[in-house]
Amino acid sequence: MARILTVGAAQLGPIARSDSRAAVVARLVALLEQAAAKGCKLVVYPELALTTFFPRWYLEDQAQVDAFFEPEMPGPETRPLFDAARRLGIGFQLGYAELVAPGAEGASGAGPRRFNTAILVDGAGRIVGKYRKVHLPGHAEYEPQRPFQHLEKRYFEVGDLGFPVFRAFDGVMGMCICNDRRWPETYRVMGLQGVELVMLGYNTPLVNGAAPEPAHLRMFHNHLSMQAGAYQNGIWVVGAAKAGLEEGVEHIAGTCIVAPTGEIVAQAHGTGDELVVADCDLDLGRYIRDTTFNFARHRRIEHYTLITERTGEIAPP
Ligand code: CDT
Repeated sequence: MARILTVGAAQLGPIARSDSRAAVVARLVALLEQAAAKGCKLVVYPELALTTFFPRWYLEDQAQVDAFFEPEMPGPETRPLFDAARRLGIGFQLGYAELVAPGAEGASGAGPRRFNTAILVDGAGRIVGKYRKVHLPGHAEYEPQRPFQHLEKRYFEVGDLGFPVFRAFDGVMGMCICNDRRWPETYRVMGLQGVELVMLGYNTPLVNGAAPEPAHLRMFHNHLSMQAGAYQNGIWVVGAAKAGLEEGVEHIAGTCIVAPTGEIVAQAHGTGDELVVADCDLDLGRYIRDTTFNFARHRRIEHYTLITERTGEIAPP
């Protein structure tokens, strides 16, 4: 029987720093209800979907930073989203800032741990998978030359879960977060575990704060990365943007659903809250993974050792 999974990519427009969790969760629930009306079984939300993209600010007061984090999931403010999922029978992927308190499950050492996290929740409202962002872009200290900061390396630890995949939604599901989508290793590590659909959320400023770059390239590279990851692994890739002018910083939109052929089959039109839907045939990538990208048949791992032995480039003398 065909495995058609109807998926919604839920783009979010700007979230102000002053917006309450309750207001944001109400927007997420409204998108979930739209998705249900369109027959979706799974909805993908952006990275750090519950708050404004706070790494744009250098904050010295840890209490101010921690106000953007979730110490429990679901907590009192996010529970309505889980309740809606159960009521509607729809799962979701949600990005948020995760605070692991000392003594909590997954804690290590005396201090709290902080991750840029995504969870996969099934149609019964149960968490069935978790991923913590591995590729943290930006910097750890204040950089005055930037038009705005990108302090992910300050506020988050590198994820400690690798790139796990999960049997759910009648398929093999994986997650990554924003900058991860630009790295071929992200998709390949999941591809080697048989992933069929990768979900990701992103917050990408229109301006590259670290180097001059024409604005049109930001969208080109966004889609190029997801399309390449999809095709080279024969998988679906669902990318949901936080878009629009948020606290003075314009973020690219371009929420999309990419087929295993590398083609974009659905894409957002605007820069606000918007649901993008596609019927994803989870068997479509099979012919790609059996032919051109038949890993077992064609990969030559004896020639790939540098990939794990060396991090940065070293040119010959
Ligand atoms: N959130 C995130 O990972 N954004 C990055 C832009 C980083 S610019 C320092 C991205 O790759 O889209």
